[in-house]
Amino acid sequence: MTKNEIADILEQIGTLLELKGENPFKIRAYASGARALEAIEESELDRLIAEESLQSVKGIGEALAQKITELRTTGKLAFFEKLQASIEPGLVELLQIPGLGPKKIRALHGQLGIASIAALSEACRAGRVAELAGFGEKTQQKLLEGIANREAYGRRHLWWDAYEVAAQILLGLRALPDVVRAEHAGSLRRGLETVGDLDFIVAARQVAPVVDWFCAQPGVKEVTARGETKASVRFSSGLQADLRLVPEDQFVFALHHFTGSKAHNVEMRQRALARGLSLSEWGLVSAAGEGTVKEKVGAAGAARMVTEADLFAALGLRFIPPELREGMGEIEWAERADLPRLVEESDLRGAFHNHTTASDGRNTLAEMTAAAEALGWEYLGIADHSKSSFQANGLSEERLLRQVEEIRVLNASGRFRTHVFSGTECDILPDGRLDFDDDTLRQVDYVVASVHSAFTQSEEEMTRRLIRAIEHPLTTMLGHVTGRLLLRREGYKLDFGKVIDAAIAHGVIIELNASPWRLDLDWRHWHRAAERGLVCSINPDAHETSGLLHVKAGVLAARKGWLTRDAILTTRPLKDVTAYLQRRR
Ligand code: DGT
Ligand code: CA
Ligand code: CA
Ligand code: ZN
Repeated sequence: MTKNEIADILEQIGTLLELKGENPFKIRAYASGARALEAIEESELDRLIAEESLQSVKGIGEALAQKITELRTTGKLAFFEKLQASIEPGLVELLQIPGLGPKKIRALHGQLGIASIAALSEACRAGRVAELAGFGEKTQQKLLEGIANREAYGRRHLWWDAYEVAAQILLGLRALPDVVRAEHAGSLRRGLETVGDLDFIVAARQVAPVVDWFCAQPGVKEVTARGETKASVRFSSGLQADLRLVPEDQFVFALHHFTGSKAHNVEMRQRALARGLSLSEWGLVSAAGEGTVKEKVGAAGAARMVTEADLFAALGLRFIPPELREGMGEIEWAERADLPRLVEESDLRGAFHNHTTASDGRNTLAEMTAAAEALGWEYLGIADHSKSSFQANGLSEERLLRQVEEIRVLNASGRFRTHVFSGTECDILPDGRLDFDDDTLRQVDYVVASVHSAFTQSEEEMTRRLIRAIEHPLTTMLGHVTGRLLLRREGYKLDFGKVIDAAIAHGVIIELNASPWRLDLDWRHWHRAAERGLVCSINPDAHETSGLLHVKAGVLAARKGWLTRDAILTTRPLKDVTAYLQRRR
């Protein structure tokens, strides 16, 4: 188990103990133990365990040292399993409602006997929750909203979560001896930020074994439909998946159809009709009048329809990448001869806006840099939180300057091939001023300006606030512009046109925050914004080494926004990026 996985379990133990009403000191010991563990590097952890000196680390006592050792060496912890089993699952489920922590859940359980979301909803609607001490009318209303949101959001899943499940299934399908071709389709293939269900298209020599295999996947909780050539399953996470088996000569048509989107399919069908053809999930045939035998587009033509590129070509189009198939002008785009080449993951040479253990990250500066080096990146931008983000352990001026020095020493040491840029994720204060003074801001290589407070400002106030931050001469880029958390929280209201215009006018970059629950600024804005000259930076906002991989989701979103390599700072080589940042200092 990695140190961060172990830290997650320690935190969960803290939460569960709090649900049980354990002594606060004991509870806090788990949270601070998790922090202390994150500050140790993986190799150091193994050494401490081997030398049995883990308990000498500040924040880790004898009992915690034992538990960490058990988790590291066996991947399990008997104490944790017992603890989980001793708590009603409904109480743990209540933790998913925003605004409900262990303390409030204990009060609801103790005083109203509430032990499930359904029971909470009922008690709120009956007005009983508002009467409890520490709750009130407003809290009750908020809880009801949280429950309603959870139901609405519960039907969709983050692209990243869906992708992790789908990638495994796809590998498994392709490894089956009977399978000739297998692809995923639907919104997942289009790289949409949230996914309703997974869609798989398979061509196989024998279908029954494939259906059997699919229905027996680990994590399948229920087989909701099962036929000779299709099946639908539901995983314990609630995610559903559809499998469709098709004859090999129909594969590209099925793949194209089930990739969608619906809007794209409608336009494609209209285009086919205008050419006397009829396009469907089964094929492309001549659209002769009713009752006549539909004739394949020439036997030879049909035989050549092996890839989607063939299908598009039959309609006089270039290949349209799945990410663009949203019915937003991609067909006119594909008629052109000089197609722009969309950005690809391999174009990335680095990323900005990443956190370390100095603020709320879970890996040290050296660990983050090593991970960036392993990805082959030429540079890595660190940007820990600023002082006003105290909830995220934001850095004071003094701590920031110490980090700048630490980064300078690291770069000079030649320990890593990856260059580290020192930065700050500087809070934009409610009035639009930045959290650090200019002298401090001049000490870092770049400044990501982000909103982390006063989310409820009006559209006018928020727009003015962001524009003031953009006008600051030391702002390099705006972080997660709308603050949205997918499936959890809407972004704040903004006049996008004004903010984007101001950014272009002042040469400020807007980030495409690649964190799977943000993907902010939304891809729908990028096409027009980039055409007008806005520069993008694909930033993972990583809080641990594995978070750097999230750039994959950012690249998909960028492609959905029609972005080419040229529009993106982080595709440029180190020397150009260095020059670019220096111009802004
Ligand atoms: P999702 O699952 O809600 O995130 O979105 P999709 O796009 O994956 O939708 P899904 O799973 O219902 O269907 C997959 C694709 O199949 C969809 O993108 C387009 C195609 N499709 C499904 N139903 C229809 C339809 O009624 N008309 C057309 N033109 N296409 C359809
Ligand atoms: Ca789908
Ligand atoms: Ca589906
Ligand atoms: Zn942030």
